[in-house]
Order: sequence, then structure tokens, then C-alpha cells
Amino acid sequence: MTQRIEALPGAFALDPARTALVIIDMQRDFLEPGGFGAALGNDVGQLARAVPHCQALLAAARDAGLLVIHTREGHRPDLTDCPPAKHRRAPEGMRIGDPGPMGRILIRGEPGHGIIPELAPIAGEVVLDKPGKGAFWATELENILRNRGIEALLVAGVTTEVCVSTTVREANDRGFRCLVVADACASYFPEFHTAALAMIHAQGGIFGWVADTAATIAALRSTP
Ligand code: C5J
Repeated sequence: MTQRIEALPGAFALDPARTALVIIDMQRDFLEPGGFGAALGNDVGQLARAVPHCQALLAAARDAGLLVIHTREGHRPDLTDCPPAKHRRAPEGMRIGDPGPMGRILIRGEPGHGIIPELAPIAGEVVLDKPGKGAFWATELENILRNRGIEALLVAGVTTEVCVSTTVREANDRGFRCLVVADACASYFPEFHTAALAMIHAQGGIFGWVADTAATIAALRSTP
């Protein structure tokens, strides 16, 4: 049964059976004080604001029976999947694979690469490792979504203008409708967060829709 979510630029039609929740990169290294993001001088407090909204959204999505997908940005320990251009971009000592405050930076299996405990995946949920910013590039995401009959995504996570936006743009080009849950996303730079959301719903929803957690949960909770 389809529900309406009040959104920008207009109502978003939600069919829980054909919708997945995608939570982007809520990883310890990006969010926690003492992680890689903080070591780069970022204010991780900006990202912490999204955590309770993500928790509430995740709980409602689980209750409504949505497919839940958690993504993690990171690379193989031997860096064979890390483009040299990406590797070289960071200052020496802060590069992918270097020892960081929570293990090797952005390497799969290291403590900092893990999802924060507040949003820990449970059995039956997909944990998707991605080597890039977008969740579709070099991953099985499209195959997973098509196999499950998914046609729409609720998207949350960090950072709004980087991995969230890249994923939404990839999804949009593949024909998936995306609702970005604004307060369940965050950026180290509040102005980038605001601008990224505006770009998504501009021009009649050129990349998708934007709503807040309360409106999204209200629709999820009213599904039979
Ligand atoms: C994400 C990043 N997840 N900002 N990564 O947005 O490098």
C-alpha cells in the first residue's frame, strides 16, 4: 500500500515493499572524536547531529519491513582497489592505508572502518563495502536492489555533499526514485549540507526529493 511523505518539491509516494533504506558511511572514522575525520581537523560534532535521526529512521524502517542497506567506504588491505589518484590526494601520513587513530585509515576490517555502534547492522541487513564515494560504483548494489524489486530509496548518512549526493545521482540515473532524509544526513560543513539538499530537490526534483525524519517515519508507521 502506498503512503505519501510530505517532501520537497512535492509529495513522495512510498511503497514499503519496493523501497530500501540506504544508510551511507556512518563509520567510526568519520563520526567519532579521535577518528580519521577528526584528525583531519573536521568538527565531528556536525555529523553527530544526524545520529539520533538515523537511529529513529532505522527503527521505523525495520518495523515496516524495509530492506536495509548499510554502506562503508574503504579499501582492501593491499590497496589494489584504491586508485593512485585518490591515494595521493591526502597529505603524507594521512593517506588511505596509513596508520590512523583507529587502525589503518579507510581499510576494511580496521576498527575505524566499522559502523558506529548506535547504528549497528542486524542479521538480514546488507552491509555493502564500496571503494568510492557512490554506492553503485564497483559494488553489487544495483544487482541487489533489482533482485529485491526495489524502485525507490530512502537515503541517509554522511556526508551530504559527498557520498550521499554521489549515491543519489548514481541512483537517479539508474531510474531509482530517491528521498533524502535531510536531518538524518550531515556534513562537516553545514553550508555544504544545505546546498547539497537544495540541489537535489531543485528544478522539480532534478535528483530526487527531500523530507525530514519525522515526516518519513510518520508514513512508515502508517503502513499496515
Ligand atoms: C563520505 C567522504 N562518506 N566525505 N566520505 O562522504 O570522504
